[in-house]
Amino acid sequence: MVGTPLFTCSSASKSLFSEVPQWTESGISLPELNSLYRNQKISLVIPCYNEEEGLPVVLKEVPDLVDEIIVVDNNSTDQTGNIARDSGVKVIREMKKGYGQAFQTGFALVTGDIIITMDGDGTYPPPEIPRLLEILFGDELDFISACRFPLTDKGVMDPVSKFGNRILTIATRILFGNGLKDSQSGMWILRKDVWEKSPARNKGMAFSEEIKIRAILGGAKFREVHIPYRERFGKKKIRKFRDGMKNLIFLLKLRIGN
Ligand SMILES: Nc1nc2c(ncn2[C@@H]2O[C@H](COP(=O)(O)OP(=O)(O)OP(=O)(O)O)[C@@H](O)[C@H]2O)c(=O)[nH]1
Ligand SMILES: [Mg+2]
Repeated sequence: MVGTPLFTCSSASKSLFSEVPQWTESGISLPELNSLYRNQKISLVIPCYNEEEGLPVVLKEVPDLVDEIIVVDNNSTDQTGNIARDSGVKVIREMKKGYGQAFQTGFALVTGDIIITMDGDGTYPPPEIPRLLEILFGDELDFISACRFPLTDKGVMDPVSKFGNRILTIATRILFGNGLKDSQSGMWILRKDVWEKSPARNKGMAFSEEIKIRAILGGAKFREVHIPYRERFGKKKIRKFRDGMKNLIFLLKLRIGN
């Protein structure tokens, strides 16, 4: 079930945020990259719960090739919604809590063919989007999950989070045999039809592993690609022990149900 939108402030333009070099890492120009994917429309979905510090940084870095940005304001009590609205991107306010809930609400609004996701806290790098798209189209993949490990900058993740990520990823590998290196990454690039064919339904943090597991089980051409992970802006929203335990229980239930 997708949450009920309370309001949508919609405006297609996101040209305020075009200060990014329009070249990919491999030297391919964006027009060349555009010809690789021709008429595919690219949508970016950003779930946000009180991300007034990180969101402006993320929006500023989004490259021009992204056609649509949808910010899901998950009942924020800070300026997140206003920042997003002022920037001219699409904003939807979701009153029901939860990371997975936010994504399910956002995905229902996507008009693009390709969905990209990232947190609103500045940890995932928007400048990597062209390179990842180039790999997706060049290698005819259906789903790329950005892999944070090994961390480019070891200091950006605390030891408890590193441990929790490792346990959850090992559990995912043991239970589903899919060889994932980073089951908890929140940056994905996927074709919308993968989502439509194999939707994930968890409302919380376990949505992150569920979407990958279901896509792989559904036969998607899937690959993890390394990206640099960065320090967070703003306060952590995750409750490590509670969310970690919920994730583990969810994984077991999903395995039994499959
Ligand atoms: N935890 C959490 N995050 C939410 C929720 N709704 C939206 N979000 C957003 O989902 C993204 C992921 O949450 P984070 O708290 O960054 O979780 P994380 O990336 O595992 O942990 P950090 O190390 O703190 O970045 C952020 O952009 C949040 O603002 C929610 O109900 N709970
Ligand atoms: Mg985060």
